[in-house]
Amino acid sequence: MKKQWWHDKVTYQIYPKSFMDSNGDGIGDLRGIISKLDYLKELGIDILWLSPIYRSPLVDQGYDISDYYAIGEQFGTMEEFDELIAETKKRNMYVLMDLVVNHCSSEHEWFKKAMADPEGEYGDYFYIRESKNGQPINNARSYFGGNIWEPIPGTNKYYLHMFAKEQPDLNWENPKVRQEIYKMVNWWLDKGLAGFRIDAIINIKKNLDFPMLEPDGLDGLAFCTKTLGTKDGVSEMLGELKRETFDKHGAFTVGEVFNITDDDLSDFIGENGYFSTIFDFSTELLSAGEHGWYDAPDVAFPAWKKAIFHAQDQAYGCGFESNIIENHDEPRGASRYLPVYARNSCGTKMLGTMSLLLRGLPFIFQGQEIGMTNTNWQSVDEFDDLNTVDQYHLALKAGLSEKDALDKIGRLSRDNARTPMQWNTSSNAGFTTGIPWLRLNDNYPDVNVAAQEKDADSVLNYYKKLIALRKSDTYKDIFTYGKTIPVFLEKEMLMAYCREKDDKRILVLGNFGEKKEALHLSAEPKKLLLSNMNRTEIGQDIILAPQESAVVLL
Ligand code: TEU
Ligand code: CA
Repeated sequence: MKKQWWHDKVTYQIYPKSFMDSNGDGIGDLRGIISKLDYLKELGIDILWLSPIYRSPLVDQGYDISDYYAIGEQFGTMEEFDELIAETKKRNMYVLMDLVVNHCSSEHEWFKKAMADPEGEYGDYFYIRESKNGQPINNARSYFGGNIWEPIPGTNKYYLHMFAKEQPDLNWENPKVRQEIYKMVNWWLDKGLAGFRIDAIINIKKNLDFPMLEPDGLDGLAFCTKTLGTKDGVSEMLGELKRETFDKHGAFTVGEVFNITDDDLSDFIGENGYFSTIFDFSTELLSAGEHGWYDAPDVAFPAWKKAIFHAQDQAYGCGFESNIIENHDEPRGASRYLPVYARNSCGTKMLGTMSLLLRGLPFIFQGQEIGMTNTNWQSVDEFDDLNTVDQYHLALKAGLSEKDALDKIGRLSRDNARTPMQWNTSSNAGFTTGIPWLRLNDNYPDVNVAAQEKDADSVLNYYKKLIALRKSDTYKDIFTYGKTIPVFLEKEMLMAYCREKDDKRILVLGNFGEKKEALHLSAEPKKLLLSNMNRTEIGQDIILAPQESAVVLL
């Protein structure tokens, strides 16, 4: 495999609205991010991915862009953005923006022009169809609920939106639209970006017949992914996007790609794949409910482990996936993947160890490095996220009581990841001097950066050691390129794998069970590289305490 500059890097996702507010308006901003670059550098971060900071009415928190060439006024100015790029360069860091081009905002001038004249040039920038019977064109359900077809007032036409109605889908069949997108992407890359995280990209190719679908819910609709177009169609579009933009700049790209088959993986991340890497979402998919979040199962540890090992196996020899335990669309990993009895600081460190030492790029989501957890939501009014509110109402419609709906939806709410970053014990956790746009997690007096910086045993200081180990001169190569080989598979509640390259082998262990685990190695290990429990040595016979993890050179 040809080596690339990004293979051995560690990435950090910033959700700008919730990271650091510099001017007291309750909304995180660019100046806030700049003020925390040294913190991130010290943590060992190389690449920053910023969730969208473009101009936007923020209906879906910036995933609804009204001007691709402007910085949203809530976040700062273009000068501040340029300053951020310059400051990251000084620190040998790289910046990725979020590329949201499946759809734009209904406030974008293209859409406004299209609504004013659906027959005109801009009408063809979107999917607009004439209704023959006064009904929507078909019965596909958008990701955030309701039909994907929204009536255009004063006409018998509808426009398509896979997400909220304020997020009309861009017509990728129209070469003019594609050219506009490529121009914009190249404009940003010329500014010195390292690349992009690419949003919801698998949705860009539609089945233009828009057939009626077999309903899969009480609303008579069927999930909109069933109305997507062919694999060949999306291949062509993704290939062109790459040739016209990323290739020209040697840009790094990470695709948000759901639901491709194992056979398709090499088309996406192979030597000539559409993207540098894509996220491994196989563990997130384990809690996909049949009808919504209300009937979503909890994730059992054995299934989690199995999904990860499967993904590791598929990516080896093909390319690199990117590994997460949480992001801005998901609940906190420590609240989701750890068994209830393991939800403590050792458990959180163990979870980090297991994920960060896998093959593939580690993506750390803000707050993960201090063990931020889900919030104890008291009422539906505390939610801001439109997806969460829709899911709550879906749960009520399915017959759940208000309390049960709140519990079930609170568990998976995207707002769990979006509560403000917890910097210190001062009011609002040091995130803002004003009123935060979303409530804080009550645990900030205990879980915050300032306290953890001072505590040698904190999750934060452990993450620093973990990242430093992964990137150390001695072990970088094996952690980056080594094969992942599951071991001790017969032990259900243990996660154990070897990273192996040439004649080197490193064993990574984590006891997710409630009882201790006794292990016998076939030879005396050479060295203990890392422990989450202040263990200082390790031998051929190991007794792992519950929530104990260890990294061992064999
Ligand atoms: O998410 C795409 C996506 O498929 C989501 O519907 C995801 O499955 C859902 O958030 C899980 O609850 C991306 C962004 O990451 C998300 O924040 C945006 O809302 C969405 O695209 C629309 O741009
Ligand atoms: Ca602000």
